[in-house]
Amino acid sequence: EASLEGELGDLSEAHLNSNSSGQICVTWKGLFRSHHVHLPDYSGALFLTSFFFVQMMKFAWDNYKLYALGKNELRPLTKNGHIGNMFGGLRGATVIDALDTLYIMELEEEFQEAKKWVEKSFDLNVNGEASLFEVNIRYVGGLLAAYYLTGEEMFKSKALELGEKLLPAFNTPTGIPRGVINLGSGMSWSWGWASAGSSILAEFGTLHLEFLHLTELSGNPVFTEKVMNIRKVLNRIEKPQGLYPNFLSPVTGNWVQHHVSIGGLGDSFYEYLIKSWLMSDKRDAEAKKMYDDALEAIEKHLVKKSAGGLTYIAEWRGGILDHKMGHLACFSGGMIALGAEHAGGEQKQQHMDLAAEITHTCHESYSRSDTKLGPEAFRFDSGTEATATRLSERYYILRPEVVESYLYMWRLTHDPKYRQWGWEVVQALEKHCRVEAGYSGIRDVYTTTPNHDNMQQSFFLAETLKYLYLLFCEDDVLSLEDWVFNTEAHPLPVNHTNFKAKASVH
Ligand code: DMJ
Repeated sequence: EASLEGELGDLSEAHLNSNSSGQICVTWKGLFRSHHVHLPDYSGALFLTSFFFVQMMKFAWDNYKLYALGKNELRPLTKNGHIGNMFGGLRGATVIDALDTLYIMELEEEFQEAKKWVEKSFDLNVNGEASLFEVNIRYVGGLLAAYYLTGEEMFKSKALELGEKLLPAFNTPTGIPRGVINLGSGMSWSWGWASAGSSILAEFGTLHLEFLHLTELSGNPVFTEKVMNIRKVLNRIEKPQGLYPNFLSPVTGNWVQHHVSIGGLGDSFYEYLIKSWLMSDKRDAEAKKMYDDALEAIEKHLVKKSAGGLTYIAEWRGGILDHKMGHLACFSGGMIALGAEHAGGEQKQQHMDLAAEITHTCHESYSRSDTKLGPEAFRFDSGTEATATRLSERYYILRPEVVESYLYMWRLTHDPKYRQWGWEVVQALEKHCRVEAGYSGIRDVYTTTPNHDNMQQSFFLAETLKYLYLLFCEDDVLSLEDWVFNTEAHPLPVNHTNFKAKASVH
């Protein structure tokens, strides 16, 4: 491996070609000579390509460790750490988010460094305003996945301790939690920007997977009770045209604003419905029905085709469509494919086609930019197709949703184009986001003049690099039969036999 590492050279110029029978050819200019590797099957290419991703992860981690260990994120241009105000005094978001990726990539030394930090320096006795959602998906999810992959009790006890600290957020008249919680005092309140003190669908709807595991591991039913009550409230209220608006009052239990989106503010609520059913080993019929009904309403009211033939999912504001898709909404290709797998008859093909079309549209949002990375939001109006029209929507912050859909589409269809598309992303990341000390987001995907935002998001290590790596692994590495990924790509085991406490990926 060492000699290959020295030989890698400029990865951004590497080309990966595959033909319909699955042959792969990788060409790249190494430091000393050009390489041209033609492989009769994926196995050799798998080694090469996954080797690249491991190097990328190591580079992202090493720089975080060097300049920002113990802070939440790395600022790769100024070479320092960033704390931010999302995690209420908790630190080390990148450490916790990176744990499972380091582990599955077999970056043993780096995993031990991360583990040691969690053991010795991760402080849970903090005061400050935390996002319930972010702490749950990154910290609780990250610790749970680390526990299930390694069997190390330390991860489990920290996950449980943190889970307990989130419970006061549910003390509202309806039991719908508020978005912000002080982890020290237990005081909770709604986001200042959320209209009329409302709670956000994608926030209170993205707790189920983690909370079921907290009950499983602690024996304490309270976690499951809290999330089952959320479901009860949602089932009780009327849905306009069968759609779920993004804002709900935790006091009255009524919708506050009729904005519906499968992107930001709504997204992972839908994801957690289908994944709750899968994680229950297909026993949670209620979650499946909620997912099926929601998707039916989305198909009926929000799925549209552009003049140029691109399928997209629009947003809905009180009955008026906004013909825009956020990068966040691009996870839905993967989600719909995952659900389609288990649909019956005609619907299976219909949903698989929809998933492929959405993933294709999201790929178009990448391929129509100069950097080959996609914007934060793209539109389908006034002659625009899959392109950002507003200056404020041209940025790319290392988000995973598009490669996430490539991974699911690959696993479920084995169409080689998804690996090809994943490879395009790798090359674009190397060319436009890699800087001297890590990876950075960019402010404008439509210019190749460097315009870095100086932030290496923790989800780049948790999700983007993990999904890319898995895209080039065999299907049995974190198989979709045995694992569900939480919305931060932390793998949680499927309840085949009462959640096997320790599962091995290798
Ligand atoms: C991540 O924290 C999660 O994927 C979440 O569901 C959405 N936002 C980021 C990545 O874009």
